[in-house]
Amino acid sequence: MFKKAIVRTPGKSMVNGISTADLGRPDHELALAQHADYIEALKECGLEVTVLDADEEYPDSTFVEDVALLTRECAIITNPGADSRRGEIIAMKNILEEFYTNIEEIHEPGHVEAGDIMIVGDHFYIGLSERTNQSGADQMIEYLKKYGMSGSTVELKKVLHLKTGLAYLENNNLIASGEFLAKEDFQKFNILAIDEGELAAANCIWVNGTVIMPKGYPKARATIEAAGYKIREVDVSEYQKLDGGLSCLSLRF
Ligand code: CIR
Repeated sequence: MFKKAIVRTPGKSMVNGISTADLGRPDHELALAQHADYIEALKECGLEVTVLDADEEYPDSTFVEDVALLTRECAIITNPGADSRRGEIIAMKNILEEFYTNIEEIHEPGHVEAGDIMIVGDHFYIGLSERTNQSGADQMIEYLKKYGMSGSTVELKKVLHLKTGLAYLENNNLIASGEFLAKEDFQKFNILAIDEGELAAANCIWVNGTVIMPKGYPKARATIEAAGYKIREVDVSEYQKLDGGLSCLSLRF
């Protein structure tokens, strides 16, 4: 069960965030409204939400998930693969000192963005992507071992982060799409397959029994509901324009 979440309000500079999506520029006002609804959804799931002020210096800093991995024993500050995002870790480290006594850091030449890390109990699947490299993953696995947990790597080629295409919903249920459907690593799970026409629906989050999912994906919604979950939809259209989704917008712990 999660008790807390950290989010960061998107700044006006979000319009300059990194994007490959070709969906147009995000509308900041609409993004703020969607962010408020996201916070509301987290609260409805029982979380105490810490809302950080917008940081205009970093256009992608609303995607807080990428700059830290939070575990039951420690926080691990990542070293983002995207140059423009690397400075986001300084503020995040200060904030996490309020919540964690054990804080570790990924160092050069290692890069990790925690959108590439999917947690299944005490095991952490780490995607090797354009943002997360082998050195970063090796350092991450060493830290996890130090605190009695484990990690393994998964190669990915078609999506930005591992959790762009995967979401673990607890109880052995795994949402999977595209390149992940046939991966050997995931065949032990009960796979809830996301249709090619609704790929963005794979980026959803399990929060204390509810699945918070992006608005507008009826097939995926039916699949998740049929697996027994309560659903809360949130419109994240303005974040999808920056290749982001629901999971990236919070740190849950
Ligand atoms: C980026 O490219 O870094 C941001 N525009 C989007 C980050 C999305 N984060 C995630 O999927 N974990």
